[in-house]
Amino acid sequence: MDIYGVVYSPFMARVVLAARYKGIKHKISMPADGTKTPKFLKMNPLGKVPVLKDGKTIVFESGVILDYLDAKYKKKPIIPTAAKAVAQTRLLVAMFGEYVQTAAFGLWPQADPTKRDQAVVDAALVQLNKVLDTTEKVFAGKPFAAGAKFTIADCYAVPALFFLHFLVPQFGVKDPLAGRKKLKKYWAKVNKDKLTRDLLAEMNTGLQAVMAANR
Ligand SMILES: N[C@@H](CCC(=O)N[C@@H](CS)C(=O)NCC(=O)O)C(=O)O
Repeated sequence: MDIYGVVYSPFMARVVLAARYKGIKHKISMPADGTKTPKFLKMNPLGKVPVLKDGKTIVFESGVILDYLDAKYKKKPIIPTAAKAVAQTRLLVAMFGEYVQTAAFGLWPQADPTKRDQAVVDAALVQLNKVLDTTEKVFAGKPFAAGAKFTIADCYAVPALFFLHFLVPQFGVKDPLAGRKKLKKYWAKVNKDKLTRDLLAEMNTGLQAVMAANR
């Protein structure tokens, strides 16, 4: 199958992590001539990546792609079925996907110190600390995000934590997870385990290359 996108995109990284964990063979590429060509818009009218092409089936939106992959490839499931486990897993998906990642990205427009609005930065950091405190409370980390097994929650947690660590230190906060024991332990673990360590290294290389090209 083909997955269109770039690995350093947090949305793409979710999908790539799931595909690699499940051992699904895939090829990654950016669509020729970008995401706004008539040919690409025919696949995804939103003009966004990731997009999955599995034979004649086209799937877009990272969350939908994850559902598709887990439904089609039954080996090593990442979406639990028991009610309590579903709730715990989906809560962490929401915490990382909607709250942590969104709050961290709120800092992105302030990255250039010469154009920085400190009041906006301060407000964004307050919001980020709030959502991190809440995430720490509901985080399992035993040893995976939602408990004993790797799940879809890890596919959301790893890219969100990558961008947290990429962005926040630029604003004078050395350790964005300081004081949050479970999240800190998890971050150390995903930086050590081969599957996630390799993905994080690829995200970092890709992002650094794009930043260098835009300088
Ligand atoms: N909700 C989408 C978000 C995807 C998204 O925003 N992708 C970005 C790359 S990180 C993109 O394609 N941006 C191009 C654009 O919006 O024109 C998902 O989860 O897949």
